[in-house]
Amino acid sequence: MDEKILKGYEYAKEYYEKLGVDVDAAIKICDETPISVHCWQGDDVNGFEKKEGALSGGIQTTGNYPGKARNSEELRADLEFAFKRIPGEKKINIHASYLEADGFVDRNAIEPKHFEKWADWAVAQNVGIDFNPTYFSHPLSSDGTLSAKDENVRKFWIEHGIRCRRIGEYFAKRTGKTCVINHWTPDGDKEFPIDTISPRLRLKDSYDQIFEATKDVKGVMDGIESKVFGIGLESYTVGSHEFCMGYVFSKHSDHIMLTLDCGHYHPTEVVSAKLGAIYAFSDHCLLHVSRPVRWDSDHVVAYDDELRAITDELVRLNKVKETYIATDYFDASINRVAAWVIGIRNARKALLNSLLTPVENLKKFEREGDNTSRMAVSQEYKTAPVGAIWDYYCAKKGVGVGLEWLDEVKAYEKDVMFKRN
Ligand code: RNT
Ligand code: ZN
Repeated sequence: MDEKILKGYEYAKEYYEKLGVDVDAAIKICDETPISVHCWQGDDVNGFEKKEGALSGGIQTTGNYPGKARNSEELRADLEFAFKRIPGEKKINIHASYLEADGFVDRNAIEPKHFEKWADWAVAQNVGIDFNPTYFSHPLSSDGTLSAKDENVRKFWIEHGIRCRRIGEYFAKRTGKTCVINHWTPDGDKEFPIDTISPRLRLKDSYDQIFEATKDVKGVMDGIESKVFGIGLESYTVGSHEFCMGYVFSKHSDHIMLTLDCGHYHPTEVVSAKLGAIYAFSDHCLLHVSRPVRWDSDHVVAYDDELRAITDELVRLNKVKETYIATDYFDASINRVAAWVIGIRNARKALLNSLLTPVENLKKFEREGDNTSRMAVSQEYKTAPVGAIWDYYCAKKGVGVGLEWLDEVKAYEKDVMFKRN
């Protein structure tokens, strides 16, 4: 390893040890904590169904940077390229719309065999797979899905949810790792509806039916994701925060948990402030790490205050292991492989920074009422040399130190991505 990196590490290690932090233990936890990498950054949430259709459900990718993956081979190649530049345990997170079938297979007919190539690939990469029913970008999703008034439409989507849980079990079996399924429906209304409860009772019933029909499924955890609003559905969201939290907490289930997406709350609300309350009532939760800019814009995850506040809170609550961390953003304005590398390295770096917090000492000050020391240490700590530990960790993992990966991405985009059209 480069001498300067080692020197930096040694200085930083001493610094942290003085504060009472075990640096190597922190690196180990950071490295072993899985981050589930969303595949949909690579192709602007298009998927591989053999049917034309626009992205719908109130979410949007903006930008038209050239070189996006056009098929599953390209998407997996891009993911592999990104994975080599991201340190630590990873999972791959795919949507039902990323199936691979010879012809068109509708959402209510998908089967494990349509995901065999993903499973083979994950096994070869030694990563787990997480999964998502796709309740959007479909002709039958324009007027509600699991909450639809039309019973035939609702049945169609219930069947989709059921099949997704079975596919999740298949992934768990193939990879030997828990498959985390995230359920998110875009259902809502452009205007304020008069009847705000009936759609919610139908959504509740649909989830109940999905879980009841698949109660034999093993190896799967289920997140229920709420949202504040989507484009075109500004006034009312069926699966609101209160609805989803109420649903999850009323189930007292060992596999149903709340999903918190950073972009799914009012602009002044933050996920970091919710975790302590959520964990007062649950054993697990799923995070969709994203970055909202004025709305649920799904910008690339930045190394910002809120990201660090989230990872700080996980460490302080001692819930790093219990929390399923997944990324969820789609930026089409920059190189899509770089978007993965930047956002997921940031998430991992924030986790490392939080794990390097002298949390036991801070808690001790607090218990003893020494708020002066709590303030002094937490302020001093803000400029602690986390970068030196991060560089050392990246060097050890062989994923490129600093911006070394950037030239490689530039070469890959020139030689591979820009040759796509
Ligand atoms: C949408 C939700 C949802 C999606 C993905 C594609 O607002 O965040 O999680 O982004 O499932
Ligand atoms: Zn999300």
